[in-house]
Amino acid sequence: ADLRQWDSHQWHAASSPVSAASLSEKRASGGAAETMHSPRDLREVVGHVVWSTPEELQSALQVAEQFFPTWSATPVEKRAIALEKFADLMESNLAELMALCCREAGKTMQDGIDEVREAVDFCRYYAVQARKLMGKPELLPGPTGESNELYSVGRGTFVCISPWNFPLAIFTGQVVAALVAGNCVLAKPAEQTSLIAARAVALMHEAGIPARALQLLLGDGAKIGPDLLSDKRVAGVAFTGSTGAAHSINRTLAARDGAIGILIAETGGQNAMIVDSTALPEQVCRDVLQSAFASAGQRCSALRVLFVQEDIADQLIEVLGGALRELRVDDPRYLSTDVGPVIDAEALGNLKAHIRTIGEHSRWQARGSVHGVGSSHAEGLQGHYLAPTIVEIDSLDQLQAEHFGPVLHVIRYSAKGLTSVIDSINNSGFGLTLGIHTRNESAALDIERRVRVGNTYINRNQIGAVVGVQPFGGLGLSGTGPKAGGPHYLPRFTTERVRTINTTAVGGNATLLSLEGGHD
Ligand code: UN1
Repeated sequence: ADLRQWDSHQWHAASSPVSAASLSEKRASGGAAETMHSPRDLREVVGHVVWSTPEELQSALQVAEQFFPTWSATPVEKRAIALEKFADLMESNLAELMALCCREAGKTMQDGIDEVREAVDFCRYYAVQARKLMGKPELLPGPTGESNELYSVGRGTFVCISPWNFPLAIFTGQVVAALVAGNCVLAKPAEQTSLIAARAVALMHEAGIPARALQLLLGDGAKIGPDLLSDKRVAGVAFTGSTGAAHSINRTLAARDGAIGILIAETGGQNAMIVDSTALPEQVCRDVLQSAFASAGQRCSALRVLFVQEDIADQLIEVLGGALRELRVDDPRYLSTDVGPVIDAEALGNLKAHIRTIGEHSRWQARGSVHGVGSSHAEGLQGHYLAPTIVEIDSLDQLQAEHFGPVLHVIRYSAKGLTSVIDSINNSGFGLTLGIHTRNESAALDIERRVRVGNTYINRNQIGAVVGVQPFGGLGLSGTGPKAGGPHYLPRFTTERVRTINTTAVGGNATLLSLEGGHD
């Protein structure tokens, strides 16, 4: 798909009733337009984005609040159908959306297709869940002459704050869950991937989601966030991103006067894999590389720390080093590319600094290489590329933070030291994914019981959770739950009500028949 003619004019008009100004009008009125460059090639302009102003935030909130009663009273079936229509639209625009993920987020083509697939899955899954949860009130037992019904409704205005690493899938997952549950949504995607979000919003509107139920806000979360979230009209926040940002959102929600508001957060990880001496290095190798380096390591589920039992450590390290050099780091638009760029200059700088520092304390290191330079590309690659790196370190204490990119840390352990490996993983405070490779089933289940994480993967890679199959999310520093793509996610976006009616009163049920159907 050729996206060159595609720019922010279209989305601005289409997405938000409060920001219908064209790009040129915005410029004239002082709104700054930012040119977005592609992480895969800095010479490539992806489009232009106009950041939302404080006045727009305020009017968006007002619009959402005013529209909430209408959206909330819209039958759940209608809302679910709009999600399914949006899923169909994404499928028929797959090439365009995949290409946009590749251009704006530097995703490989396969990752771009997977994004669309996951976004579609979220829509269809939450549509089904919403019908189950909100289709009919639950009749509760009660004395004769009284009827008691339990039902769920949306909470009000939800703010959805999504990350750049899954610019379509996670953006969609949060927004459609909040919408189908009957909330009005203000969607605030990561600045780096505003255009993908804008395109998704335009398709949602085309699918029948009213413009007043879903509005797009663009800009830097650190600037927009405090103003927006300190407003008590915001009933809840769905957030995926860094642990630090989740803490600050939590503080803002807790500090405000009036309703506290709920937070559903999915944050970082310091994900480990434990490989014991019964595992076969050649089998483990593929799962390790995929878990650590797919999507350039920019998944919160990605493997960061590989614990290898000492008996097989030399052998596994040798196999890994060899395989690492085979990985193709290149422009993501080539099908042969395994690892694309990281998202931006800041991410690249931080990762390089980490590799330099940790490298000084490492026992062994292997680095892949960036292809394309001076070979198939006449001018070389000009994006944020980083050679994937493996370093051997002594303990998890050497890692103070999550390093979000293609860097894997290896630590040897002895059979006697398994308990301290488990303690160190638990003491990191993160609890997202865990990989276990062993041919001893009871050993695997024993580790699984002792490590406090949200998702454990035994004898396979530890990324790529599938909606409805592996509901995804962690605990501790990794998030609040409930798991996205699981049966308990949607209820968190709703609030429960109980309606008690004295059916023996004058007129009885007959007078109240008109209430029926009005409870979603
Ligand atoms: C994230 O990277 O922010 O299982 C979470 C997976 C993805 C992870 C999404 N669902 O790899």
